[in-house]
Parts: sequence; structure tokens; C-alpha cells
Amino acid sequence: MFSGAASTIATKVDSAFLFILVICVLMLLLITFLMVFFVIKYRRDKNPIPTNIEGNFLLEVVWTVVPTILVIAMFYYGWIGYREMETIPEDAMPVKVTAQMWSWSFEYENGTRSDELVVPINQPVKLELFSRDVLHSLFVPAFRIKKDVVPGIRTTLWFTGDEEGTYDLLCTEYCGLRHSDMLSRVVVMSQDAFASWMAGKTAHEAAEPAGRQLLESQGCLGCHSLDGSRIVGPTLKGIFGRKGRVLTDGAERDVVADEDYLRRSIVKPNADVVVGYPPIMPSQEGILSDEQIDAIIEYLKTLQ
Ligand SMILES: [Cu+2]
Repeated sequence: MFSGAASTIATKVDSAFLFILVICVLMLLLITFLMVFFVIKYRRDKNPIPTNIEGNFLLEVVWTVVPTILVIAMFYYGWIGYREMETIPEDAMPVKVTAQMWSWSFEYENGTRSDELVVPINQPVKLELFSRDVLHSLFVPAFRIKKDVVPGIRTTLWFTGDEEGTYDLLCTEYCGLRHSDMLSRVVVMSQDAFASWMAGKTAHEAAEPAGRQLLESQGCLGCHSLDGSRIVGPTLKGIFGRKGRVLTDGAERDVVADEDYLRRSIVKPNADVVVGYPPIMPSQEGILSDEQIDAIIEYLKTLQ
């Protein structure tokens, strides 16, 4: 109905919205008209002595029954849409969504990961939402779907994309410094295109170094670039062996980023904070195993 609606639920959300909007506008016009009308009709020079008017059974019934019916109708339209949004179809394709400051990551049933949500057309998709850190909220305006991503709680959301295309996906809960960069995309493609995308992605992942995969899947690249540009944290380009100044227990000192330094910076990121950067990296202790940290350090050595 409105432009850009691209999911099966979108038209229902739009009609409920339009229905409520029309009622609100009509009420606004009616009430404003009556206010102005009574101000003129009962002005002082026509009614020098105010009179109390009471007792009109018909009027009282009308202004009780009509708004009750309108409110129930608004509830009804809201309820049928809400019920559908909360009832996940049995055949929905599950995708695990991990939100963290400040990136999204999508993991499919076969373990393949992506930083964009790619889905086949006309296929119900069930999103299982997890947060690594703070409160986020997933919003796809074109699909008219939105759900909070709450640390410690699993929330779910589902949709069926019914038009091929690329749609914005964003965080709509203010979650810190780079909240506004917490953007991704939903790509709705044909069943065949999706199958070949998935095959290509899986093969590509298998060929990538383990350390690189971890940097991507753990969301490290949301804050650390690989190309030398500054995002939130220092770039990882040329990190191994780099000399720099860090703040340790409130005192500045010079360090060389050797293996020990890199390991400590992953496990206890705030022990040595590079001067000029905020101390905001979450510790990866208990999240990454020793082998995974080794793999990351091996990969970092290649980024010269
Ligand atoms: Cu966020």
C-alpha cells in the first residue's frame, strides 16, 4: 500500500496503521470543529448567565458506544496483525542473528556466516536474536518488522520477503558511539540465486584462514579495519610488530605488538589501552579458546 512494502506482513501493518490514522484524523477534525462551534455559539454576549446543561440519554449513549466500537476495531486490526507476526511458521528457515557494538552477524543452519542477511524469496525466515553486549534492536523498515535484541534473552522475529531486492537493516536502539553505523542489508533473491550464493559462501569460508573467519564472525572488524583506516579501535593492518604507546594502570609506556601483547589485548583489552583510543573493547576471555586466539594471531602476522 505504502511504497517499499516488501514482505507478506507489510500490507497488514500498513492497513492497521492507515485505519488508526484515519480514525484519529476524523476525531481530531470533529473535536476541533465542536470546540470552535461551542465557543461561538455560547459566547458571553449571547449567554450572559452560564447555564448547566445535563441529561441527554441519546447523546450519552452515542458518545459511549461509538468510541467503544472504534477502539475495539483498532484493537482488532492490531491484534490480527500482531498474532500473525508472533506465530512463526513451521517451515521457517532459521537464522541466528548476533548483535554487538556495532555490527550484525547472521549464521545459517549449516554454520555459514554472513554480515548481510541473504534470503530466498517467498520463504519464511525465522530470526533468533542474540546480543553480545547491550540492548540493540533489529529493524527492517521495508518489511515492517522490528524487535529488541536483549542480552541474556532470546527473542525471535519472522518474515517472508515477497519481492526481490535489497533492503536496509538497522539498529534502532541507541547503543553507543557508533550506533548509527550499525547498518546491514537484507537481500531477497530467487531460490536458485540463493542456492548458488550459499554454495559460493560456504566454499569461500572453507578456503579462508581460520583467523580471518574468527575476526569476521566475532564482529572484530566492526571496530578494527584491515585496510589501515581508523574506525573505533586501531587498525589491524601491520599490527604485528608495530610500535606504539599504551596506557597501563594510568601510566603511558612504549610497547611492541608481539604475540604476548596481542594475546593480552584480546583477553584483557583494557590492561594496555592504545593512547588516543577509548577503553571500550569487551574481553574475549571465555568466548575464544586458546587455539582460536592462536589462529587470530597467526592471521594478524600476515596483515603487513
Ligand atoms: Cu545497536
